[in-house]
Amino acid sequence: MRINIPEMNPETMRKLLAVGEAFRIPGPFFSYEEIKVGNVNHSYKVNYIRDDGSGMAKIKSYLVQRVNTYAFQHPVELMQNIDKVTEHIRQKRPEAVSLHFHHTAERKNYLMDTDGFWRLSNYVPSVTYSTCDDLDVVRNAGQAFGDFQVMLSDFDASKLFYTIPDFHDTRKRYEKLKADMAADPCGRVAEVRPELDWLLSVEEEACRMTDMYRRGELPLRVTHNDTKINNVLFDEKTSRALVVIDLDTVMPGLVGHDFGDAIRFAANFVEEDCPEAEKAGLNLNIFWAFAEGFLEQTARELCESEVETLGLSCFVLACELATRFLDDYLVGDKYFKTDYPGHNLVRTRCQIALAKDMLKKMDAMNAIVRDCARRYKEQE
Ligand code: GN1
Ligand code: MG
Repeated sequence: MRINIPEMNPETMRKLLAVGEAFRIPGPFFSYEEIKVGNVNHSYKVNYIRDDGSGMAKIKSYLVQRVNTYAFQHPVELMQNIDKVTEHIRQKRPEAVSLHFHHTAERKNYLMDTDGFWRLSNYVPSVTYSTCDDLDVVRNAGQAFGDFQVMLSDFDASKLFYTIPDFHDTRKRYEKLKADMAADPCGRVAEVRPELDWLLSVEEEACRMTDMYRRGELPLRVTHNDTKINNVLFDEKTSRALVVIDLDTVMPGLVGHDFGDAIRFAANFVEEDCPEAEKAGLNLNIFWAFAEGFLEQTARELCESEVETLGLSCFVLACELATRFLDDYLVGDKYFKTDYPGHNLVRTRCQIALAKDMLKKMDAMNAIVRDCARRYKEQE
């Protein structure tokens, strides 16, 4: 049998080899592939050759990630968070699929060197979706994120380090956008006037959840905070959700942060960086399927004000991310990985078009959420 070796950059290969050695991975290094999902960390599937026990060679893969320390300035505490959260879940569901992070000889679940901050875990054979029209898959994703929150509902939030402080504080995101707009360090403000004007015109509505939380009208929970559908690994054959990944931002948060972020990603007609922003908009069928799955798991836990803000949360998260993309564009593309100049502006326009369409569909979204919540609440 001949196995094709994918094209590899010699420098990356040397680095990944060294990382594998530090984590004491045995067997000859074979190949690596960059996993191009994720806008912040760098991820690689790294393949080793192993003896399968019967004298035949087999491939054993691992997931290696370089954590972006511009975004995550306290990566050691971040890894402690992940350890605590995964351990909590493992105790409740010992047989469930999970990511296990390997340790170095110094018993650390990370490697910090001059090239960055690295971690290595098992690789779970699975599929992920960046876009998905299959309503069963979307419903399963909703269940997976809902289940994740329910599993952590008895987790002591004070044990968690805030890996990115004020991550979903929409007021603070707007404040930063306005400060950078005033400073205009790259001279880009003039070009993005329409986007800035629109985002500022909806500031009050976009910050409504943050304000409600500050007034004590919404409870704090332990939330995932980065619920893109591609953060759920699915079984290739059954489309069953296997495990929720990317636990870097698990922190105290609001239920709507997870619901809204998932919807703004999964229910958009187009991908997050579609250059034809006018094609962006909310697919209500996807919204509905996700809401069914999510509320099936969470309805019995949620209070009325949480249910009442789930529709709004989708608009909030789309606007909040638009402010983040636009702010990053204004300061010179420092935070999000970009593939070309103007990528963050393309992303901004797409989120704005989506948010505008959500406003038109808000009544329908609220009706669906209320109906799901009522049905699943009754199902004791
Ligand atoms: C980042 O890297 P990724 O794709 O998991 C970002 C999210 C954004 C998302 C937009 C830590 O997530 O908040 O919603 O990009 N994660 C962080 O695509 O900032
Ligand atoms: Mg992430």
